[in-house]
Amino acid sequence: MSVTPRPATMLVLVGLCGCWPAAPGGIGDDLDDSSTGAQDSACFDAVRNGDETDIDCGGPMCSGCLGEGRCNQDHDCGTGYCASGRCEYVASCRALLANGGAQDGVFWVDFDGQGPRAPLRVLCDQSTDGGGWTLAFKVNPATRDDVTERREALRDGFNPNLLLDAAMLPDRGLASHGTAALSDAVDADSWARVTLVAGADETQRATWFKRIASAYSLAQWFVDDPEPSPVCLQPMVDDSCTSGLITRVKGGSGLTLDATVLGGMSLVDHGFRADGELHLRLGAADIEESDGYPFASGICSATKDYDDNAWHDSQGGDGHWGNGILLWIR
Ligand SMILES: [Ca+2]
Ligand SMILES: [Ca+2]
Ligand SMILES: [Ca+2]
Repeated sequence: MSVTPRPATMLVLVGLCGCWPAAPGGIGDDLDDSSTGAQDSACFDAVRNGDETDIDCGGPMCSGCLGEGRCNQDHDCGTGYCASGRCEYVASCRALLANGGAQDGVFWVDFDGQGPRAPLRVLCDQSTDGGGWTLAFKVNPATRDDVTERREALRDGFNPNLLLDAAMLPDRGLASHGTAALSDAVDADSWARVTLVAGADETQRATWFKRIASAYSLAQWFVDDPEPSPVCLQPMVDDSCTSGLITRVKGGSGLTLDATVLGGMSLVDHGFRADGELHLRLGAADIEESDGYPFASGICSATKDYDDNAWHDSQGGDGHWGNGILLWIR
């Protein structure tokens, strides 16, 4: 990735998206997990048989064993980590990578170790941008504004079962593991990776990296973050970085709307023409629109139809709305 220096920018908030198509009908918050694939019946007979390394787990046929299950190799473990013949939980995808887990996929991790929080199933990206990334939050692309979503979804958790793959699911709204579950994985070396996915072309993507100032700061993202942190074009502080907050902005110079701004993230950084930074308007009763629906969460690119809609987000017909994001942390 080429990196060109750019000046530190103030929050520039012009051309905020204001067009939000309405559609009737509601969408549920939860989707049943149906990821269980077909397995041999021997994987369910309460006996250790075949190539199983422990009862009904491990080996090539059955699901991975969990903590303390017997294993011969990492692949025998749903935790992705086999140590001295027993599966062990590690604390994050980053920790799994550090322990030799180089495969992308869904693993059980225990962010607080022996602490009281139960292990979580998370999606690990171990193969791009240095690996070690845990999918933490997703804004699905939006075409409608009747999907009720709380601003505090990142903090509190919402539809975490939608984070077991990186697919964009139009109008399925937000998904988050909740920062309470993730906070033990945050330390002074932690970064977030934010990938914008074009609302009308899932293959068109742009990525920024943001330092996580603290676990508290992360919990306040999208609502009321008080701690600016570097926003960069690669996961290191260099000349590409500016500084920004992912936080709610009400009123202010040139801004009549209530929006959550992804500070420091403009598609100008990726060569597109845009009027401002990425932002969204999370649904809440106090910013309900005149059509009676709160806003949906699709991200505004601020690109409008500039350059023949080179950034392909025309779902709302206005050339700048409905994009998704994938937010990973490590
Ligand atoms: Ca069995
Ligand atoms: Ca625990
Ligand atoms: Ca556009």
